[in-house]
Amino acid sequence: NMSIKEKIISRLKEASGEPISGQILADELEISRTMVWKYLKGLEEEGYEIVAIKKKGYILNRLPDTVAAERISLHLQTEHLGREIIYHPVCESTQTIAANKARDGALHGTVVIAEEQTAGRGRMDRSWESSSGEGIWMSVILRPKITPQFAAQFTLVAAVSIARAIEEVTNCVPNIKWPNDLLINGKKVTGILTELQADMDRVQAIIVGIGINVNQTADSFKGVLEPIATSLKMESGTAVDRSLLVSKVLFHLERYSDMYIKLGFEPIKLIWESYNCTLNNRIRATTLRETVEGQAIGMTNDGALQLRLDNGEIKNIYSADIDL
Ligand code: BT5
Repeated sequence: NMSIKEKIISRLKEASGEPISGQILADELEISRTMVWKYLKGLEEEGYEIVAIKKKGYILNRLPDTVAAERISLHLQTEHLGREIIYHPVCESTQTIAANKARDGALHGTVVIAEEQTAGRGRMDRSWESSSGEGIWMSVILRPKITPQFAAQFTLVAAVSIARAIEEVTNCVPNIKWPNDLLINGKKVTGILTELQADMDRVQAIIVGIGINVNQTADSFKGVLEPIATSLKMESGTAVDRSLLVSKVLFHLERYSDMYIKLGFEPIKLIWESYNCTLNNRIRATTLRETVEGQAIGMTNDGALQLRLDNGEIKNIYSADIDL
């Protein structure tokens, strides 16, 4: 069930350069010609380039570079995820908005997305740089019927989903750094922030916050981020259609979440391992309590990292910052 606006866009897009008359649009959408004209004006204000050809009709010349709902819907192949999209040109943090929406009962699959965040956040209140129009800053509300002990793995499910989507849309194959980073050539291109709303025995909502650097140039990362951050454009050499990438991320996130719920963590773990750059390395892990060093030898079925310390002891780590 597309909105009228989405129908107009998709109709003009399908015509691929052939003009479509206002009358045809009006008839097909069962609205007046004046309404058609108003919708077209509205689209122009949003950055769609629409050309009127005398006596023939309208041509859609260019789509705006936005992650507005109707741009994402054009590509969407999911059943639930992204069927409700809350779009903000600017907001403080999509994560905070999504958490509030979830408490208010937002549906499974609801997406909050913004062109720009003024107070984007990482784990433990670190800040997340979210410049305008250059990245994907979104939070997805999931309501799986599981107990809280199975929630943490969703960070890894999301990592695998994003890696797949990036691989499909660009020519880059990202690496996953446990638990929540995607790297390309050793630099961070994606961060994931998974937050939980739960009772003791039941998950109410999992809010998966996803930040992907897409079309930034090196200038965007001056300062502290310069040595550690990169974007898909910087790595692949070409600009990426953010709305297409969003729809692919949602597609894979739906697929892999369902897989995890139905089949457990093992199949996800196998895919995760194929992208990972943490295992089989010597690493330093900083947890809330301590810093430990050792060999990363595996991942458990609940998503913990297994570290073999120098004294031979094996330690499971559930959350940490990792230095490779
Ligand atoms: C993360 O935290 O990597 C999770 C980032 C999640 C961001 C999304 S965007 C949509 C949603 N709304 C939000 O407000 N947040 C989520 P962490 O592992 O703690 O890493 C944070 C660190 O990454 C910072 O301390 C910086 O060093 C670095 N960093 C900040 N911005 C970055 C960027 N744009 N690209 C790469 N690295 C960045």
